[in-house]
Amino acid sequence: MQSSDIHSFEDYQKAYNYSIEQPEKFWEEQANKLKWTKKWDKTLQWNFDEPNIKWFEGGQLNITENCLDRHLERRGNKIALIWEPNDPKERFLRLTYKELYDRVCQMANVLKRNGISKGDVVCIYMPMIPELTVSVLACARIGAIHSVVFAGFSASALAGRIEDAQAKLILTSDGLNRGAKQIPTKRIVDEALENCPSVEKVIVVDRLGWAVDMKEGRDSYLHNELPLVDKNCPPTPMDAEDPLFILYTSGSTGKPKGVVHTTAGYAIFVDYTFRNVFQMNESDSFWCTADIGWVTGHSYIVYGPLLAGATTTMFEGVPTFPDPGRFWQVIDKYGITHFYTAPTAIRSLMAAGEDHVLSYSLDSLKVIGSVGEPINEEAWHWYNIHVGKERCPIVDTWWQTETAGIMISSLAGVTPTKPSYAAYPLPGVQPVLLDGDGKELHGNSVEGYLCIKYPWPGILRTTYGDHERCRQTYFSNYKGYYFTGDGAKRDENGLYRIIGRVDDVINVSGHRFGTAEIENAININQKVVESAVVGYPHDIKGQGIYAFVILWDEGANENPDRIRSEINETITAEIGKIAKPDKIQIVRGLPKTRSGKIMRRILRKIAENELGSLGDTSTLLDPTVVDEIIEGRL
Ligand code: 7RM
Repeated sequence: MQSSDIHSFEDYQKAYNYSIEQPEKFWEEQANKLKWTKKWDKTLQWNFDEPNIKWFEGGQLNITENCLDRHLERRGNKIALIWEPNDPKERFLRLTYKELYDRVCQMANVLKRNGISKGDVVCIYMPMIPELTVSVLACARIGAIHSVVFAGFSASALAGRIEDAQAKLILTSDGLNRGAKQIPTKRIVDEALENCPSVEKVIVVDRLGWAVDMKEGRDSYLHNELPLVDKNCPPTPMDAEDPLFILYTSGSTGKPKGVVHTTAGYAIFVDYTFRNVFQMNESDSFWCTADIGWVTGHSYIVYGPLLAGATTTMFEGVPTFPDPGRFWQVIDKYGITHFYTAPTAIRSLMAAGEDHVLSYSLDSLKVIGSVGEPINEEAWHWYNIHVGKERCPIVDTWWQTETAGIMISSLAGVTPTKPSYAAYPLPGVQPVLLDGDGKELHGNSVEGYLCIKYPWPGILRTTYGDHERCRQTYFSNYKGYYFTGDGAKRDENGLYRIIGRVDDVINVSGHRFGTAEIENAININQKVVESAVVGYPHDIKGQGIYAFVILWDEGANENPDRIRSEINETITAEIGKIAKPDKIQIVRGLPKTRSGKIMRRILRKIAENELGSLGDTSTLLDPTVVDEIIEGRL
């Protein structure tokens, strides 16, 4: 294992101060831990106005050479990847670094054989099977840009992402397992591809042994491709700023954006944050329960652990199948030492009762982590007592798709923690809190908009195909700062607590949705005049989705449950099941200002059941709608 640089709070303070005084030197030292085919000429060039951010220009490296080749001599026989299937009775898989290396090289050659070369976009729509990790790395090996789409997204959402990135090839599977359910992945791809002329080839992994439709000339099975290719595939040297991947994420407006991360900066940042936050030793085993379809899986299932030479774990299933003890059973099965999951999972397992967790020893655990949303104190304590047995430090890691890796978190066992606080920024990360006028709030015990004032190597470079959108979304609200979209508080000791989104983004079980994105889907229904969607606190999911919907007359006379199920169907088709509202209230009108703007603040209060603090409603076009909505509250 490539180890941590920081072993005490004092080390942290030194590293932090150094990273502020000499940011370029600080990151050069980290960059030097990787293997470069060519050294860089210029460490950093940047402005946040365009934005234009370039790290390590002139340098060349391949991230897979750093994840795989570099470890072969010392760790060729070490387990790189553990794969736990959905069904605990099915055989698991363990791949050594050498075996993973071989598979990645072969897969890379399959891509080449199918016309893929450096700079092409490959879309990966796969369940959590070993081929997913292999596919991601195979793209990176030859400089193809991967765009992983979470396999819970619908055909329409998939098509939008394929089109936006002009993907040439899709990697998928016949179907997938999720708990007791099976989902026809290939059929969803076929439906998506009806409107995606850029796609020339589809390669299918046989996961379930289903006889799926295969389109002549376009589709082939991976098991038929592999015997046709060579075992060797040298890594393609990549320029530091060559794109590594695109990952779509929702924002407050319009359709999801393709966040672009580049090669060297991403590698350096993910490597540094993984090693220092988790503090692993050579014989430890890491398990991040995220799906590789989200950034957490990219950075802390695939790239971070493999860059460090650690053992990483992939889990195909869900936390509650076959029962809510599954996570704990898997931890005992493999002797997992470092476990990284989401508050929503902790809360749902907490709700299932202590018995499930108390049936397992969890003796192997050393560090437990949380990511994706604010962790409430109750869940933090439950995690600490029942999972960590009050002997494992908890790392509450705040970061985003756009930041590539962990920005604010304690370093396990090294820096202070505090329930529901992400704690201190990592060295190299310069957070600030701004007031409503964009002025920096200095000192402690303050609360404001969370921004970052200096680039770090993992910062997003652009949004694919639309640089202006990147500027507008992240760099225009507060001039000279990267704006996170989150509100945060700094306590009397300088520890950060992330409060949550301050924009129109809802975080459901750690998954981001724009309110506009859901409204657009609802409005597709012909019976809908208009809708407004807000988030509200939800015991398990963190936030739930509450939709207020106005219907045309014909719809208003129909059975509301029927309309609700129609709306749910449209959302499932447009985005995916995960975006279905928890509550759909049919209303006669929405609270609007005289200029026609929906007053979301009022709807949010109603959804939160905070009826005492609605504020002044007299300026509304029609104040009586508010009373009606309150009366019909769900
Ligand atoms: C890694 C990831 C990003 C948004 C972010 C926050 C929220 C994430 C935490 C958190 C409080 C945390 N990427 N968020 N981690 N809030 N504490 N530890 O989740 O792009 O999908 O979401 O998630 O609002 O802006 S993401």
